Amino acid sequence: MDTYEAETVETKWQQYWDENATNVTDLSRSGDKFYNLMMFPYPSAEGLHIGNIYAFTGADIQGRYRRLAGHNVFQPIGFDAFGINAENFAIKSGSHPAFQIPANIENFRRQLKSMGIMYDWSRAVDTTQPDYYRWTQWIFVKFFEQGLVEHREAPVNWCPVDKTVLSNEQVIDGMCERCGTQVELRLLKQWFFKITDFAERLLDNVEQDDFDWSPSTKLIQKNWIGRSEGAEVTFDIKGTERSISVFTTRPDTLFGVTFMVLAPENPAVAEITSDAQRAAVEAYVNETQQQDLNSRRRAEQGDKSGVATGGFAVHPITGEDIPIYVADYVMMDYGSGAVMGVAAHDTRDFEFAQRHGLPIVPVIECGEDPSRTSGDMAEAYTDKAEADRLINSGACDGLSIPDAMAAVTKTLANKGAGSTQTTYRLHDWCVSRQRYWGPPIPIIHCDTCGPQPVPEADLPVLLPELEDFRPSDDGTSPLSKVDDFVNVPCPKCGNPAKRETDVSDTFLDSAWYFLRYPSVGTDGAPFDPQVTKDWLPVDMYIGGQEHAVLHLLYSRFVTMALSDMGYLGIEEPFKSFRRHGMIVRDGQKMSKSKGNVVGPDEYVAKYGCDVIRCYLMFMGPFTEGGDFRDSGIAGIVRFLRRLWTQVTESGAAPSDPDALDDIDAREYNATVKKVGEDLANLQYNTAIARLMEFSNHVRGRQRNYTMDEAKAVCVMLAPFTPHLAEEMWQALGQSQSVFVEGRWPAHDDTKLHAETVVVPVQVNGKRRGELSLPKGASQDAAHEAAIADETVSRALDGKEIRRVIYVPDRILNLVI
Ligand code: ANZ
Ligand code: ZN
Repeated sequence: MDTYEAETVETKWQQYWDENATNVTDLSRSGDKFYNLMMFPYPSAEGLHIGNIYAFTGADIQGRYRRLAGHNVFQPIGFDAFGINAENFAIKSGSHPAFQIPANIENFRRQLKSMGIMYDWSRAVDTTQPDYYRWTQWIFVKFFEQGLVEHREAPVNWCPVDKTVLSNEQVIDGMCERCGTQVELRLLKQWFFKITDFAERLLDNVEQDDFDWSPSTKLIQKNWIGRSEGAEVTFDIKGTERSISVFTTRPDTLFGVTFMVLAPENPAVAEITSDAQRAAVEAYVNETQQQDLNSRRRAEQGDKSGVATGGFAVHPITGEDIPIYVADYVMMDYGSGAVMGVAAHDTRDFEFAQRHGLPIVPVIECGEDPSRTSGDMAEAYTDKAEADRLINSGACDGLSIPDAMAAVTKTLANKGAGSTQTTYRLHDWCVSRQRYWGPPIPIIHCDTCGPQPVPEADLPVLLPELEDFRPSDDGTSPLSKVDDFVNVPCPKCGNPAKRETDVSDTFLDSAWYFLRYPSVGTDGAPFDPQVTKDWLPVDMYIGGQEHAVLHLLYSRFVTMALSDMGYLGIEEPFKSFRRHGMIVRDGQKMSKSKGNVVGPDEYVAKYGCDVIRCYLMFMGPFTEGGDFRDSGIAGIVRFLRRLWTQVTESGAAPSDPDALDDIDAREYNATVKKVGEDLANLQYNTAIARLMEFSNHVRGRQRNYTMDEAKAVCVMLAPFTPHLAEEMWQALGQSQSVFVEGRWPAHDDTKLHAETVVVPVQVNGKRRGELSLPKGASQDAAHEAAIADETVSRALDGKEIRRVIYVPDRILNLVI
């Protein structure tokens, strides 16, 4: 029994699990449920890479651990198979996503199975299947009915090569994330989900103490939602009936306003612009339209270009004329797309004023440091400004900043020219794509009735099979070419109408898949009410930090909105979220271009997946990541081999538990405690290290494991190396799977601090053995134990002991 054939053993147990439905969860038992979720993959043609494997293995270890600890664990998997990646790949390789994707999924399935992950395959989802996207469309319809969907023209990032709209996150340094082409700004009619209606709740929930997510992920979400408290100030426009509102976090600086700036897209620009300035303004606006939205964002730091409109605003308190500019450092999609320029106290305004020769009027005198008069004020305010006082501010002179904020806001409110306001950075979610490979948006446009949702009974709107699925140059969707898809009667009035031809964003598919898993097979609804009530929220969600905002935020939003509609009993979908780390290879980032991407297949073939799983988890803390080095694998191979021998030998001839001492007891109990705690905290590397130490300890004592120890080692190892653990478990004479029969061992806290110490024994100054002695044992007790010890007594050779030198707990020297 000493050779261990990984390939044979792993295949054997994978078959066993399949045949015995070991990993199929009984969802009717939910009292001790643990819904263990991992971010489902996009099934690429390349197959899984080691980064996926790393994430899935770490999540699997969590699931397997919870199961052994007594939970009924549900661990599903699926495929996020719609979207532009699949489509682009098909375009490039001359195939069709409808053929390509099922093949990719098959390959992923094979690879995931070869990694021995405990998936409940009976509940896999594939977002491209009509029985899934029927409900994605249902969600669109429900949101539409609730007024959470809007169809409106919006500036969007447009990639002229991929011919699609890109989110800001998909634009890197002004270039398309996928193809590297310079992105443009376009105005298109798009479908938006009004996630901004939920900004406040989405943020408030994150701030709750019991929101158990990785701190870094929480912070990213908070910043993304971006709450800002301030005021809205309304300025009348000279010589017109209209007015323009600005959002400011510093109403106290109102008397320092010397100009106003509008975003180039602000619809008021055209109206305000004087005839003399019209040509210059139009040229400037056109120029800024060439940039993508991110570059626009960077204009905040940039050169502060801009043009005067020739129009003037009226200061709401002093009545002075204020010139109005248009400049790209002001964003249309934040606040109201207009700012009041306070050159003396806002860095951006300061730079703009300098460049365009505008007056700089300080309105705050800095108490501690009078030189602090310009741009740095905004940041400096919070911590240093206690002593700061207003100047040049009429009735507000002498007030502190907080008092001035209150006073100005009140004065404005009395005049009907302002009020306190909270603004969020979060934008509405653009869910429409002018592409093919996605769920058709379930809307029918009728000239008489306007956009109508497809009746629920008519869902799904099937994605038509389309030979030429490529996007077209003018931004119209591929589906618009399919006449019998497009032309349908209006569901309300029956007159000829036209289907929407955009498809929805892949992020909508993934914003609710965790709701579907427990209800896979439910036909009449997206999720069965009882099962959903029993199984949600997800107990542990593990995924990459790259999804910290989009996916995780959209999922929270969709859950919250569905919950408001009464479909779910929960507002937040994920009780705990942990981000996993990233792995690099030989110290370098893995990338296709470097050719250093590791695929699992060759490694599994060479070492078996248990070794790879264990190695990946041993590289470093799971939440931090690590460096994958081929040379590092050998150490794990040695450890597992030794453990196999140790456990199987122990199975044949276990040590007698009565022969163990306090130190053995301490080592065992400390191991059980540490490994359990580490697993619960995703500290997998230190858990493995502890198992290694325990193995070394037992070897050092030149004994085998006791039967209880051997079984406990099996169970503790099982999350990491499930096949090896199964095989050991069987070798120990057990008849069922360790995941069915095995129970997480208990530990005894009272044994954690061994009352014994190991004291070396010297005879005439030469080390001859060691004794386990009660801590602080007396010299007599030590002396007696030494004589009783076989090795020591052999060294004494029956001679008389002339002198005893004893340092308690440290050393015993016998002089003969
Ligand atoms: C006057 C002022 C004086 C401002 C001052 C700041 C400091 P946060 O904190 O990020 O919310 N602002 C408002 N809308 C804008 C837009 N659409 N594009 C660019 N900038 C905009 O920033 C709020 C501040 O950013 C607002 O307060 C406004 O400038 C500017 F000493 O108003 B402030
Ligand atoms: Zn109609």
